[in-house]
Amino acid sequence: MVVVANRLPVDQVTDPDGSTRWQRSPGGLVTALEPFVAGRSGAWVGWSGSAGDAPEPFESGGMSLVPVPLSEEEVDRYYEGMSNASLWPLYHDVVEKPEYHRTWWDTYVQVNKRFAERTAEVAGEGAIVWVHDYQLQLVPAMVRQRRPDLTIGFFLHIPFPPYELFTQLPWRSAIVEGLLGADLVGFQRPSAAANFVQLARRLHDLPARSSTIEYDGRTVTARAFPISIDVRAFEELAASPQVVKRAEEIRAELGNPSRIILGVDRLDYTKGITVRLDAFQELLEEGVVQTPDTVMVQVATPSRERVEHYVHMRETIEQQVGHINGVHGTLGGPAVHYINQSVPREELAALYRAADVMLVTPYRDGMNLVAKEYVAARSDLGGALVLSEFAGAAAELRQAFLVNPHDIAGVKNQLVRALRLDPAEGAKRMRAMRRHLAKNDLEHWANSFFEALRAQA
Ligand code: ADQ
Repeated sequence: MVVVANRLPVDQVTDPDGSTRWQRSPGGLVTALEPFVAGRSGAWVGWSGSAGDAPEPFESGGMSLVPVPLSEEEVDRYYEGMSNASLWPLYHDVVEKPEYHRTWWDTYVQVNKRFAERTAEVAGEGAIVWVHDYQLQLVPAMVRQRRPDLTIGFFLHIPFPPYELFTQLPWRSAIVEGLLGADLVGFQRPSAAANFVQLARRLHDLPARSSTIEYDGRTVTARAFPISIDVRAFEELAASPQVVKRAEEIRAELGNPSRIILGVDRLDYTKGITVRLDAFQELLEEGVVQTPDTVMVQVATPSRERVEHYVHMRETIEQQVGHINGVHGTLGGPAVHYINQSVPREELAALYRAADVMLVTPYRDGMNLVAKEYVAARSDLGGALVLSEFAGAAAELRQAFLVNPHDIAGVKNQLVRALRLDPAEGAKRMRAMRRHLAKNDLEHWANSFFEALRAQA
């Protein structure tokens, strides 16, 4: 078994004495995939996260980690350019205008080839290869060309756009051909899988049924596998005495408001952070809600800070927070508590426990794990989730207060409903969402993808 992802599942950390060591990355994906890889003495091919030469392959957590080097220029063009300034906005409904540069594309091809070469070198005879995400869409075909004996799966963590948007990409055919190198292409939503099948049919004139495409004498399957979180682990963390106590402290630190509204995101323009601020600001201006009775907390992890769109977005958000606080805050009592930092899991869980209303308003999101974390954290059946229809999670968390993030009046209405929610009604909604999550956790996701892939072998 070989997992191929942009990043290795470890980060290099420097100890106080100046020595460096590898530490397992926090993300849930690593936790979910590790048993598959380690249990099969498998390998994980990925970039170490810093530009320059790559270390030799090494063992960690029962896996063989195979670093792929990237130069400064490759990080610029393949990662920040093609991946995050072309593909990311294109795949998220062109929320920002994608930029297309031939130099970025050339580097994307070059880096994908390097990942494919390393994979072809380390995979054992007849191994299963699982490639992840939009940075590596050419890898399936490149691996197949080198190693036709392998079974290849690909999972896209972000949305896959409809034909009308996708076809603006100058290298659209190459991407589709790259993905068709896989035996199984997994998406978050059935509509994304359908978009891909339609593209293969219309752009490449390939025979296709609802979820299969005939290509090059093979059958490629395209299906949805909605990702999830380690529900039990998150639930346990959130219900632990330390976290419950910390949630109480947070409420006290915020001045014991009667209502806390929370947003937690990577600072990304797809997440619709300004939508929430707009809605809250208008409700304050209209006197529908008042500070310090109701406060908002927005935790936004810094992200992709060298990409132009992100620099601009951060300025806009910070200006808006400043404006709201200037008009509606008091000395020592801001209306919006804005934290531009990554916070530890325990603190995140405590914030979820403390929040009366969780606002998740992306313009487009493959899944959105924050929404699932909030539900998992609320074993007390408290709280209310306001969730964008355009997050993959909305298809599963049907009892949330669903909103169209482009409709500010609608967002305000749903926010007010959530703020005034009758606790019994809230508990009913939360219980239904928790029941769904309990059955559909991260292990279920990884197992179903892996089983479907093995069935193709
Ligand atoms: P992301 O776009 O990163 O993921 P999301 O699914 O919400 O979005 O995951 C973010 C993760 O980061 C969550 O686990 C959250 O707890 C954590 N996080 C966010 N802000 C944080 C903060 N300030 N401090 C600490 N942790 C923070 C992409 C896709 C998604 C898809 C996932 C998984 O864009 O649609 O759900 O991959 O496939």
